[in-house]
This record gives sequence, C-alpha cells and structure tokens, in this order.
Amino acid sequence: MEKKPIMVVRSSMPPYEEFIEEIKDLWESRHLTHQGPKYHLLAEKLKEYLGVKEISMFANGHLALELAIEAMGLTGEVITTPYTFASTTQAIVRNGLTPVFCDIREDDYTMDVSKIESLITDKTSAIMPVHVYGNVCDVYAIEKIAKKHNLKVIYDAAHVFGVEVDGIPVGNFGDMTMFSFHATKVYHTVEGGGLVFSDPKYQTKLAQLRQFGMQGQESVPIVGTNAKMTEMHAAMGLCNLRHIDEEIAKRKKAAERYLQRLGGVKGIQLCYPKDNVKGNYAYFPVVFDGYKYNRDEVSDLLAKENIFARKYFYPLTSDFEAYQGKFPIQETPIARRIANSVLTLPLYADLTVEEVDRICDIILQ
Ligand code: T4K
Repeated sequence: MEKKPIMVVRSSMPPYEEFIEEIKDLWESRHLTHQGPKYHLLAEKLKEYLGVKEISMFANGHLALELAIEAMGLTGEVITTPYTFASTTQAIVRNGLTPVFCDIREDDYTMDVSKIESLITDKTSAIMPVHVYGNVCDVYAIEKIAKKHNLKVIYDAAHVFGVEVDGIPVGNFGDMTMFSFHATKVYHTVEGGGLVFSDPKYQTKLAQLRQFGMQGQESVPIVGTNAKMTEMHAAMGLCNLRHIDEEIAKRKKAAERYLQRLGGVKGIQLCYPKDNVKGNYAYFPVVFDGYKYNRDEVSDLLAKENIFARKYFYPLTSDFEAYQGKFPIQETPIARRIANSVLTLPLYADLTVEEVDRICDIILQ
C-alpha cells in the first residue's frame, strides 16, 4: 500500500472546537477586520510571549517587511543575504532600493558579519539579515557595525518565532524585526506577520501604511496600502498561541531524532543547536557535500517514496531572473555552495519518530 505523502512542512491546527469557540462572538459583533478586539488581544499576548515592547500586525510577513522598510525611510542600498526566501530581497527591491549581497557563514548559513563592512558605501542605509531556519545571526557584531556606520537594522525573523539568544528574546535586536505567521511556520495565523520594535514612534506610521495611508476618516497624510490582519486570522493566532510550547516540544523530538540518525555521517552536514540559543526547530536543513548521493539524488530517492523535501534555499535570490541587469550582483561563493547542496527535510509537529526513521533509512540506504 502506498504510504501517505510526507511534505516538507504541515500546518498545525488548534482543536476544531477551540477555534469555533474563539470565533463565535464574531457572529454577534460583526467586527471582522480593521484591528478589532481580537487583533488587540493577540497583540498584547504576543508582546508578552515574544518579550518585546511594541508590535504591529499585518496580513502577511512579506507586507510587514515591505512596510518596515518604508516606515523607517530607508534609501539607496541595503546589505542583505541572498540565502533566503524570495520575500527578503523582493521587499528591498519593491521599495525601489538596491540589495547588496553579503556571503553567509559555513556552519549556520546566516550572514558572515566579517564581510559586511567591505560592502558599505555612502549609499548604504541599512543591513537586513535573516535568522535563517531558526539560526540566530551574530546579533552583537551586527549591532556594533550598525552603530559604527550609523545604519538601521531590520531582521527578517520569519523563521525564529519564540527563539532566544543568551536568554534575550530574538525580537529585541536591531531597529525592527519581522516575524512571519504563515500557515507553514512554527506559529501561525493562517496568513499573517508582525513587526516588533522598541521605539513607539513607528506605531502610527505603520498603522497608516497598513490602512491606505489613512488617519481617521478624513485625513490621508501618506501613501499607503491595504495590509490589515483580520479578526478571523487573529482568532487563529489566539488559539495557536495556547499550544505553542507543545508545538515546539514536538518539533524538538523529531529534530533530535534526525540529529541522532544523521549526525556524524561523512558528507552530511547538519545545523546543531547552540548552547546559548533556545531554539524553535523551524526547519531541518541538511547539506550533502561529499556524501555518496548528491542533494538532487537524495531528493529523488525520497520523492520516489512519496516524501517531498524542499531545496530551501535554492536558487540564491541574487540569481533571480527578475534582477539580472538591474543592479550589480555580488558573488557569494559560500552561499552558492550551500544552495547547491542543501535539502530541507520534512519537519513539523505531527511528524512521528517512525516517519523520521523512514526518511533517514532512505537517505542512509
Ligand atoms: N522571509 C523569509 C525568510 C521567509 O521564509 C518567508 C516565507 C517570508 C519572509 C515571507 O513571509 P510570509 O509573507 O509568507 O508570511 C513557503 C511559505 O509560503 C512561506 O511563508 C515561507 N517563507 C517559505 C519558506 O515556504 P512555498 O512557496 O515553499 O510554499 P508551498 O505552497 O510550496 O508549501 C510548502 C509546503 O507547506 C507544502 O508542501 C505543504 C505545506 N503547506 C502549505 C500550505 C500553503 C501546508 O501544510 N499548509 C498550507 O496551507 O513557501
């Protein structure tokens, strides 16, 4: 009998009854969107869970990132990583700015901070690093460089919901941090995203940008868009937040099994949790370099068994057709090597240890 497909991720759901209970009052209030009571309750609860001072929430993480750049008034060039999902670079380019690509570290695939300063020019206004897969960037070094050169820092933290470094919640670094609440993430509101920051001055601007640039009913001080989070989405967020610790614990179990089974195998490179980081086990990337099968062969072997790993993140965003000829593109050899050999294995809360074993058996065959 054909086994049920295993995808790279699978959305977690709260108990059905819990969600129905959560949305019941919407039939009475009819307050379905435009920052209603559920939006505000979720904002308070998320601030507490994420250990941050300010939060503003949006229809999705990508729009949050675009509006973060706009709210901060960035100009010219933004130093970023090409080893990420399309969203990061697209947010920069869609704001009319030029991405400048910095290479990544060999071990955790975050930005190589030793290469940032040589990319700074008189046009650079910001650094936009990504805490990729749940791995935290060298936040201390980035802070130092940003201070020295008077640059803003926006973190793409789509993958690090709930992560802490040295006991500090990850949203406390940089000027602004974007969390994605997409259905495929550790924590989700179906679609959704949040910006966290410590300076309250950004609240009004972000609220205006999110709602057509409007301030009240008769004033439109800026050009804006529609990027609101609905009450239905906030309701899903309220439910999922009650289960987040269990979600992370289940992921941890599956991830630890992978580490046990694949750790120490020649030609297989894994990301190990760091001692000073409280992780969230968002993704399980594996680099096949010098292994008996290359990345594509492993991907095919798994696909034959109905298991669909993904090449997150291949191609590099700097290779996107959309950008060719538009601005200079920096060569990033380590990012290129990793993108050519990485495969992200299935990891989600419902993935059982038996399923992890099945996946590992195929890889190790
Ligand atoms: N920055 C970074 C670094 C990001 O990774 C992302 C998003 C963003 C910014 C932007 O945040 P959002 O605007 O999305 O909030 C998926 C996700 O859609 C995307 O959110 C995520 N990163 C990216 C890494 O993965 P695709 O194109 O791979 O999605 P798709 O449709 O191929 O789905 C992947 C697997 O997920 C499927 O095989 C099955 C499972 N799945 C999918 C959907 C749509 C579910 O279990 N439930 C679902 O509803 O981008």
